[in-house]
Amino acid sequence: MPSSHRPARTAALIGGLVTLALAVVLPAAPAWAHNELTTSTPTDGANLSAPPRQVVLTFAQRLDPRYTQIVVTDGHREPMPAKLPTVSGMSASLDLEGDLPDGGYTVAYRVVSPDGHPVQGALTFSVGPPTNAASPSDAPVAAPSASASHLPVAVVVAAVAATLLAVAGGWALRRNRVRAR
Ligand SMILES: [Cu+2]
Repeated sequence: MPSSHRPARTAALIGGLVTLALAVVLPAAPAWAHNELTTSTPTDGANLSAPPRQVVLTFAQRLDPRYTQIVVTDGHREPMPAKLPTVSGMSASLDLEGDLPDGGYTVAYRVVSPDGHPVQGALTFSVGPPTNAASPSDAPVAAPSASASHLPVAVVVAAVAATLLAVAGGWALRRNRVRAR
C-alpha cells in the first residue's frame, strides 16, 4: 500500500472515532439539565423566632405533583406532622400541622426532572432563640446538597469518550512515526 494513502486512512479513523464519541456523549447531554431548588421559605440556615406554618420550595422547572416529596424532620430525625405537599407550577408547599417546638429542623425534598431522573436535597432551619439552635450532636446529619442519581453515568460516558479520543490520537502518532522511518 502506498504510504500516501495512510494520512487519509488515519484521518478517516479519527473522524470515525470522534463521531462515535460524540454519538455516545450527545444523547446524555440533555440529562444534565436537571431541575434544581432556586429559593425556599424558610431559607437554608434560617433562624426563625416563630415556628413556620408552611415550607415553600421553588425550583427552576415545573414540578410533577405525583413525584414531589417534602419531609420536615427534627433533630431526632422524627418527621413533623404535615399535610401532603401541594404543587403549583415550579413551587411546592408543605403545610405543617401544629407549631414546631424550638430546635433545629431539616427539610428534605425529592422531585423528578423532566427527563425522569430524581433530584433530591435538603436544607436546614431552626426555631427559637439562636442559642436554642440544634447543637452539633443534635443536628441532623450534614444536609446533602442537591444531587442527581445518574451523575456517575455522565462521568463514565465522558471517560469513555476521552479514552476513545486518546486511542485515536495515539494510533495516529504511531502511524506517523512508522511513516517517518
Ligand atoms: Cu437526568
